[in-house]
Amino acid sequence: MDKLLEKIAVCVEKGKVNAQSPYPPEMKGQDGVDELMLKALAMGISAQKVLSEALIKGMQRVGEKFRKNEIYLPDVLMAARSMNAGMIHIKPYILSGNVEYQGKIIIGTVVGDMHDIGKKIVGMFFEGGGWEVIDCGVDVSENSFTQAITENNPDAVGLSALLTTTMMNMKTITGVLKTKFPNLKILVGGAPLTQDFADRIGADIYSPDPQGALEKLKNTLQ
Ligand code: B12
Repeated sequence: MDKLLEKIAVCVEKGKVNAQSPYPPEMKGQDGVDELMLKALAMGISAQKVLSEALIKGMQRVGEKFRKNEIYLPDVLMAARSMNAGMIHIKPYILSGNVEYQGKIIIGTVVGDMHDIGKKIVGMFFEGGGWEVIDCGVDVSENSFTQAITENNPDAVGLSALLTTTMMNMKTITGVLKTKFPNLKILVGGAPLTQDFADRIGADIYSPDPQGALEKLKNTLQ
């Protein structure tokens, strides 16, 4: 059983979606996450175990390598695709209440900013870490964040900004959200940000990369 879970973790890490997938070339013709997940669940391994000991484990390794610049964006996107292929089999168990999410996070790129790619990757890592992710998209105002938070009652909200101009909008949004939802953890990220800036605007967590944010948030909520 442990061998099968490790095989799934490796498939996530390498971005091996299914047997038909030609990527990565060295795994051509081998089963991917799709087939191995079906096998694991048919063997009676619990969905919770497969999620935490195979899918999340694989994605954690991806996060660590990405942080150390040992792999690059296309590798992360392939890993996320294979993770998604696995999540399709886990979703019914989550919906039936047999698997619990680690928490719920709302993410969005702040008002005035259309950059989507980094924020989507943050979402993928959180999903890979077992979190329910609600993506509000780009150009999100404090009112839209407020509405989404009121409707979904998340544990955390992640703000992204890629422009030196729009990162200033994070200050307003963080201020409003902290007043309205004092217990909500606010994460901020994006290329122009620094820890100093995050401290100055009163955000709870800053990380230059999604994996670091995931770890910091986990520690904060423990
Ligand atoms: C792609 C891109 C675009 C695309 C965006 C497409 C899309 N769907 O996202 C388009 C063409 C639309 C675009 C438009 C513009 N862009 Co642009 N764009 C880029 C570019 C080339 C890449 C950004 C990117 O996707 N990087 C890859 C991702 C993976 O990295 P990332 O976003 O930094 O995210 C990572 C981390 O920062 C972190 N992270 C991100 N968000 C969060 C959130 C949280 C909570 C956490 C924890 C972590 C985190 O995790 C991610 C994964 O590691 C950058 C240059 C660059 N190399 O960064 C310029 C860049 C950001 N753009 C720039 C500019 C100026 C513009 C425009 C104003 C250009 C113009 N004159 O029209 C417009 C602005 C439009 C708007 N209102 O937003 C400048 C910004 C300069 C500045 N300092 O403000 C840059 C730096 C280019 C440059 N060198 O001049 N852009």
